[in-house]
Amino acid sequence: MSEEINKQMTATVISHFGNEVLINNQANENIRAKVKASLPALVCGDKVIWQENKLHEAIVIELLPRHGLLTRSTQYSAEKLIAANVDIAFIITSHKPAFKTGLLDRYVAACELAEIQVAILFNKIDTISDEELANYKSILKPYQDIGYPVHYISAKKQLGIDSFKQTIHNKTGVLVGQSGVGKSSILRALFPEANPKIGDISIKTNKGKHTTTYSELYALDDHSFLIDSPGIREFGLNIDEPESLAYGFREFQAFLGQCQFRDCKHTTEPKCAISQAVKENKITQQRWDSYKGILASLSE
Ligand SMILES: Nc1nc2c(ncn2[C@@H]2O[C@H](COP(=O)(O)OP(=O)(O)OP(=O)(O)O)[C@@H](O)[C@H]2O)c(=O)[nH]1
Ligand SMILES: [Mg+2]
Ligand SMILES: [Zn+2]
Repeated sequence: MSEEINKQMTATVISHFGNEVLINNQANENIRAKVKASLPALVCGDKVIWQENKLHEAIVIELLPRHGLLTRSTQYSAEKLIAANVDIAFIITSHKPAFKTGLLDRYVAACELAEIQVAILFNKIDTISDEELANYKSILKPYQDIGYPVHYISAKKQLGIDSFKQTIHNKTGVLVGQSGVGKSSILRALFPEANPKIGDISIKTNKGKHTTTYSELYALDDHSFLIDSPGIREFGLNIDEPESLAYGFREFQAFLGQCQFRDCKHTTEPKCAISQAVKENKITQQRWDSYKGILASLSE
């Protein structure tokens, strides 16, 4: 047996299919690898250790500790992995498919709970009037007020792309959002050599056609990565304890612990510091409604 065969090397998971993964090794080559059966499910962005077996097949033998694990729950599984080791999530929204505040709040909460930085991108500004743009700016202003950067961009016309490009430097970013909002188009605008598939919007339904079907990681340089993810219709939050949901709403933090009841759910309880903050316009009614909507959906 040659020395090479026992050598253990690190790599990053680019994508996964069934029980095989595509990994990017230290020489920046993409190789298909099998995964040791005892390992948990791997996901795009995972850092792993692999080695060659006697048949010169690549085998992933260890999963290195993760940070920034973005997950969601679906009707089939409580924890569906989206991407690992994510530093920043770009939440993409647009006019078509229609902007959905509730979905945005779910993504934002999932990122907060996973300690992932958030940037909101409103894409396709080339397709709307100045008046419509001003309206979206007023809808998104509350997010800026609580510290989330919002960028108004057009992937197609290359507008505003430079405004957030540098934020991926030395980081791993993920593009998330509904099908058809332009995630893959933004990736291509940032990085023309990456050639992700770009789909159409259905004329009938104004919805995307689920063109990207699995998450894939693209190396922008040796230390900067961007993950394109498939669009989803509904984003179920993966939360064990409903009490932790309030921590997904960053502007609630200053008021938590000040309610009359220690187990206050911040919905209809008297002397609730959150509902008081809403009355005093320190928290928006819309964000509180989102919180209550998500909380109700957790017990369904
Ligand atoms: N006018 C305009 N169209 C855009 C822009 N960005 C994307 N599109 C169009 O929107 C459609 C969907 O784009 P994709 O990049 O495939 O969207 P996606 O979010 O990756 O969709 P899924 O992979 O299905 O989740 C395509 O027809 C794009 O050409 C933009 O800035 N302006
Ligand atoms: Mg796509
Ligand atoms: Zn309360």
